[in-house]
Amino acid sequence: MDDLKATASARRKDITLTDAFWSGYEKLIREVSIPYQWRTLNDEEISGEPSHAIRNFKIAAGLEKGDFYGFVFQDSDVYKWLEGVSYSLEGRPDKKLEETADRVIDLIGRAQQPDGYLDTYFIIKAPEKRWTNLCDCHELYCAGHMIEAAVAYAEATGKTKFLGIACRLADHIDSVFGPEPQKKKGYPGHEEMELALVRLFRATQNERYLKLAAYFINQRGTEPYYFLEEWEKRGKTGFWTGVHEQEAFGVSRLYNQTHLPVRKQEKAVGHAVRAVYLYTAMAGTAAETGDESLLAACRRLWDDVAERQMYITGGIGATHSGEAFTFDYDLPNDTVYAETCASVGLVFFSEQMLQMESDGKYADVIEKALYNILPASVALDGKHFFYVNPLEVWPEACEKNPDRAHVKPVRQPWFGCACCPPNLVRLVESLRSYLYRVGPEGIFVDQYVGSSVRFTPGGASCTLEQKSGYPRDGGISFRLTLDKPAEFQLALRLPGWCGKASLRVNGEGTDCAGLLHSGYLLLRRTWHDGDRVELNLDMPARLMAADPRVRADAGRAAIQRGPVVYCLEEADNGANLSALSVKRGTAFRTVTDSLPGGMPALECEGFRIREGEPGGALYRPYAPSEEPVTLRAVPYFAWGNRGKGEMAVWVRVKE
Ligand code: FUB
Ligand code: ZN
Repeated sequence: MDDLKATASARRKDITLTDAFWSGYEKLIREVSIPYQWRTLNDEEISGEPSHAIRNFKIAAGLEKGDFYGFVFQDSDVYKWLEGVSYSLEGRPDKKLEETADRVIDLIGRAQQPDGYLDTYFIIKAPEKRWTNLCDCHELYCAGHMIEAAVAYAEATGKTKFLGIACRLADHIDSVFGPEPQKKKGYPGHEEMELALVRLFRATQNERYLKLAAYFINQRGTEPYYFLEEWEKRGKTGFWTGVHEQEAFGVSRLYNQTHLPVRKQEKAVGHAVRAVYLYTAMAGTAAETGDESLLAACRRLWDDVAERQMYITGGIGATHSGEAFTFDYDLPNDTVYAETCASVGLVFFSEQMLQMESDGKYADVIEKALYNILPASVALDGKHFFYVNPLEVWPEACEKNPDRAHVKPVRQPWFGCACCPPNLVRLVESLRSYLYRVGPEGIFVDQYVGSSVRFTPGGASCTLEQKSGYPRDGGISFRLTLDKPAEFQLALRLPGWCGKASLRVNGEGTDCAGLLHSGYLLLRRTWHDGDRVELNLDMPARLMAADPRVRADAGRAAIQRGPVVYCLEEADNGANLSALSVKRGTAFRTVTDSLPGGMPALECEGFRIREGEPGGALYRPYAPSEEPVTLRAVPYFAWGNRGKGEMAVWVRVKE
């Protein structure tokens, strides 16, 4: 963590998005998903599961009569939506939307209790039971989402009312939890508050918030086991079942990452969203405090996730049981979980690591999630969403085999547990957070997204303009506008997937190999107004293999072009995709298609096993007869937009 590496994301406000691919998504979310989700939170959309989230606040504020409805963490849907709205307003002011947000913030303020407490479930249903079940009841999780939204809203609009509400809640929590003898020794059952407190510290510079984040992080996994103690105090009852469940704690200590103190944790375990939210907070706290042992744990955990437990799409979480990690190389494609929220959290974690270490591997994982799982989780109509993101779908199996019931073959209008749709909204609207980092050395370009960014290297006023057709093609150009010459480093990420790149500075070819350092091409020089840099990343479509220990992918290949993973769909290739194989060494043709960002479809050579005589034996002597076929693949992010059908990312390979 020396000075050379200490960087911070460029301020979102200094960035203007001009990208064809992302402007399309950002517009879809802004114009369709945000209003759609607002209607849903108000129960004005009847196509999906009811939400009741806004009504819960009205009831808690005493403005309406009624009972709480929904999951115990229903408040967080409103907070995540507000956070997404904040980033949207920051990128493009919208008076009407801001007025709506202000009204929601007023409502939240009216629901807040005089001592700062706020959680509509407990206010409405069980005020006397506040803070008695941290393990299950998500009070700190909801508080964390409120704080994140409030910080984002203040940064976007300059208005501080919401931040005041959030600080009062954080202060109240600080008065309840901590090392002092009179305080509770608990910590969140679902991590989130810790990362939010780091953000609140960064926004307010109030050290108490950073200390509380560190306290929650350091308490996790210690003895005596707080969740067991609070369970005993409650008369040994749980929230979800109401029954005695002592034996459950043996398992659930992995589930919520309380099996060991965080610095001793070697492997990513348990509920994937909980895990990556915790690791994000650990990384943020390490960055702020310079805690090397915490940073070492973060490095280990990140490598464990990215090198052994992550899908090629950037999804994480191999099983629906506990929505969790399982073990190294266990990455089944059809019974997968790969929750959208988990990949959002993986982006957060990777970004925190990137800020500390400036290693391109972190930005590569962000890119993988950005161009695959995350856009896949929303339909091209902006109103349907995936929670689980499979890599192989056989719709009939999803519907009739209970082991795959969690895998929906088509995106859903809403969910009873609706954590993912508003999480996707806040991620897409905050895309500007992940594009550039600035530090004492200069600027890092982490993602190739058409945009311009203002920064001040050595006191000069500089705008870097980035243009490209990425991820459709790998040609990226940069132009600098400077009020005076300035010496600084322009660092361009060389993506891990890219085997061949070329670079020109003011038209003159430059050798990439000598410039490469930790995944970045480092261009240090005195820059002048009008200087141009052209980077060309070769991105042929090609077959990718998994480590042979990933049994689900043995003998199979996935098609990838640049950062974009492709898949086969029934709509293009007919039913029973498992009868198909791709020819080893096949060439690929790009086919113009009306996909987002003008992305091409790909065609290549393959084979299909002939089905044989109808009514033939279920099992028969091995003598498959295969016919050559042309396979057509589309970007994974676009799958499932043409009705219900099969989909497969990994395809058998035939000589
Ligand atoms: O518990 C809150 C959210 O609901 C989690 O992050 C998701 O995995 C879902 O279980
Ligand atoms: Zn989710």
